[in-house]
Amino acid sequence: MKTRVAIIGGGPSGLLLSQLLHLRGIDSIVLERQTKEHVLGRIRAGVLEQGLVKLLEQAGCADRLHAEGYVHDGTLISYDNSMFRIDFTEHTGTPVIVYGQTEVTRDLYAARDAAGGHIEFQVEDVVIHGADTDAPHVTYTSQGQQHRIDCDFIAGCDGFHGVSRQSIPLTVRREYEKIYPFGWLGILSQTPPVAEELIYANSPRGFALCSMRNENLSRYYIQCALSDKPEDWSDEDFWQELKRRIPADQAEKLVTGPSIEKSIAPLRSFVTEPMRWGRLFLCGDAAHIVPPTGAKGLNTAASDVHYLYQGLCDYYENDSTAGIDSYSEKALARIWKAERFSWWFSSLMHRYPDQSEFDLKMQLAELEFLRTNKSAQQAMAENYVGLPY
Ligand code: FAS
Ligand code: PHB
Repeated sequence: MKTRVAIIGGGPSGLLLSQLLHLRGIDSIVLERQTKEHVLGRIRAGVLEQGLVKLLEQAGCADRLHAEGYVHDGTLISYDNSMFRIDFTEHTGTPVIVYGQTEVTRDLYAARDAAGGHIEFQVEDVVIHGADTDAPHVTYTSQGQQHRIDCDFIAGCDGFHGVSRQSIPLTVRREYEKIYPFGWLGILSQTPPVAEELIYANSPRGFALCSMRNENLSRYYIQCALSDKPEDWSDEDFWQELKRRIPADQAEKLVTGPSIEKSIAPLRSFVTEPMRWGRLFLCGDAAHIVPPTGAKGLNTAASDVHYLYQGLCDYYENDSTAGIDSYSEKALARIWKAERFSWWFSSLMHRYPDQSEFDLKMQLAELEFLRTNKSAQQAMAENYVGLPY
């Protein structure tokens, strides 16, 4: 097989890139390790920045998002049994849209299917060859058969555990990582959200987040020990703990119910540099990870796709390598700012096992400063709604 861009990974990064390129007449083949059903079974991000919304509009995949997504002009932050609001629209003129990543991925698959996009599912043994030459190719097996794709470029959109990042020699790669000493236990319940906006809670018992997917589908998280397993937590235990971590007036009106999904996500900050090696470009989680506190994971994957898409269009339409040559630098400049915000917000909202009394005083002083200072709220709002591409 031959294609212009071989895309490894059929998650949001790979699908969005494939669809955008298709609309500019640039063909690609997507290789996905799992089945479509498996990919669509993942419950992940929930908050979309305007930059991602605009990309989905460009990709012709935003109709359902605009029909079913929730426009949020602000978010709520609670500590010490009180709550205050960060007004995104007052400080930035920009809202965010609450619409699950699962639905984004569903919309992207529908668009690729409608366009006759070439996606290979359940592929195995994907290997990148000649990324540092002008004639790269990818091999893989499917149903026991070995296949080869000759291409101009390879987009590594295969997430943190994929093969793409590992294909860049360690002599070239530099990696930066921070592992957080806790995880997030998340549940999905067919219950009405406790509040109209998200509540990020810092409590003496740890962090909690009240989010949503629609008026009868809520997404809740509580900070948990890394040693915890989902089966250690009954639904009742979860609800009782969540109620202890949010303000009493919110806990009183919390509607509980059976969980339809329960999982624990570890938290890490991770960046690999550079995000390009020859004809291989890394996008999204293949190159970087953020703690979900700032809702930046999916949204930084989107800005990577934007830069790479622009660069590939420049190459094929204007015979210019300027865009692909500057890809890694441009993508990393925005990624490091998202890493900072995600690390800052995680440090602000979680209780750390080794936190001293002084550290706790600093955390509460930072929360009090955010609650009372307009400039601090402006900075928070600008980062949360998404810094410019
Ligand atoms: P993805 O990991 O989504 O997709 C990569 C795809 O590549 C997968 O479908 C995988 O099956 C495939 N693949 C892997 N190896 C392959 C191989 N060798 N060959 C072929 N295919 C291969 N972000 C937020 O903003 N908010 C959140 O609340 C949030 N929660 C998260 C919870 C969890 C458990 C995880 C893991 C991530 C979470 N994220 C969250 C981050 C998440 O949303 C990612 O940023 C987003 O999925 C990035 O999309 P991709 O880069 O496409 O990577
Ligand atoms: C979610 O709804 O899953 C969600 C929202 C905001 C976050 C993290 C997760 O910061």
